[in-house]
Amino acid sequence: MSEPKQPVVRPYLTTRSLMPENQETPIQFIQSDIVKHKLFYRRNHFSYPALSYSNYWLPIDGLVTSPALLSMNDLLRLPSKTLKVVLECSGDKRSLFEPKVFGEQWEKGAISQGIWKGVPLSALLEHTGIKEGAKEVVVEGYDYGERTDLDQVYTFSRSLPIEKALHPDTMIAYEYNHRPIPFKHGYPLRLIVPQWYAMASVKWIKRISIIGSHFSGPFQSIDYVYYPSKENDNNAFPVTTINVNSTIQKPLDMDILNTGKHSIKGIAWTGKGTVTKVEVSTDNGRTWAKANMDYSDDMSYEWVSWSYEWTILEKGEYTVLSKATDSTGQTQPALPFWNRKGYGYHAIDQIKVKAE
Ligand SMILES: Nc1nc2c(c(=O)[nH]1)N[C@H]1C(S)=C(S)[C@@H](COP(=O)(O)O)O[C@H]1N2
Ligand SMILES: [Mo]
Repeated sequence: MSEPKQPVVRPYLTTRSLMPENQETPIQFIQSDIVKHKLFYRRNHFSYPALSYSNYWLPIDGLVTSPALLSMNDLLRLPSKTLKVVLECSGDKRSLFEPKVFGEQWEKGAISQGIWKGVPLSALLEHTGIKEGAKEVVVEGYDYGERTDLDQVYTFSRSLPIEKALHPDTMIAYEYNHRPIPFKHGYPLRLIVPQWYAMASVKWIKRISIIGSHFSGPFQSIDYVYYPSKENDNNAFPVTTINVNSTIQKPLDMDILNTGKHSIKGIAWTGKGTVTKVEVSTDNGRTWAKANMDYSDDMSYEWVSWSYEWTILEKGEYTVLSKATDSTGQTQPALPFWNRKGYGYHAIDQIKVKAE
């Protein structure tokens, strides 16, 4: 007699809000280093744009020698680049700040990665030429809506300093995991800015403009700014590079385990250099041991999976920590850098388990 067929059980996104759509990747249940688009977190400021793809043109204007209006075919004909990139929302882990901060209460799943293919932005700008005095490259999205704080309608637009825009790996992507980019993630064209928090990776590109001044759109001058003080805007500075970070995927927080052998597993990533070390503590930070890391051929912009074999000898409660260090010497701090809008959380990761 054959066994009754088991239904397939799959993880889902975790919903934070529906209008606009904000959903988390079930990061604890991601085993691959490539996240399928259905499980890729979704972070939107507005409702989805209404685009007509049949007639898509990309204008590049401003301080360029020859403004361009490119078709999808023009782009597809240019030399391409394929990169595995981690995208992390700067609000990832915001819910862990204490005191708590307002905003989407992301837990640990505002992060995903996969394979992006596109044309380096530098190749496009070489084609148009850059005029003297160029300072920043503004990328505007098709989505728009009213900002309640400003009583005005804005598109989602951000700029990059010219050096970052010309970095060979900053690209105008048209494929995710070898398919056209899924609509919710920016079809047909999306900016991909490796090493920066993902607000920089503008979806549904409408226009690229080179400017000779500092762009001051609200998604850059009001949001995505670290405000260290609760009371005022003193010492504010922009959110850019991803901080070194790690997340424990297994066991789950507040799991009940047996004594004996267990694998502690997780991921670690950084926006500067590469992750060189992950340490695990099973005694709330009194002692640390090195985790094993799975390196692949090119670790430049991806997370590294790590594991640590743990033998629980005694029943009781345990606080398990993970701490990553990167090649620039940055390491996860014991306490987060609190800031009013809750960006860039990267304190040592922590779960609790009980053995009985
Ligand atoms: N056009 C546009 N681009 C955008 C956003 C947006 O709301 N509109 N959100 C940004 C933010 S804050 C993040 S974290 C990522 C989320 O990308 P995803 O929805 O593909 O995960 O896109 C960025 N690019
Ligand atoms: Mo974000």
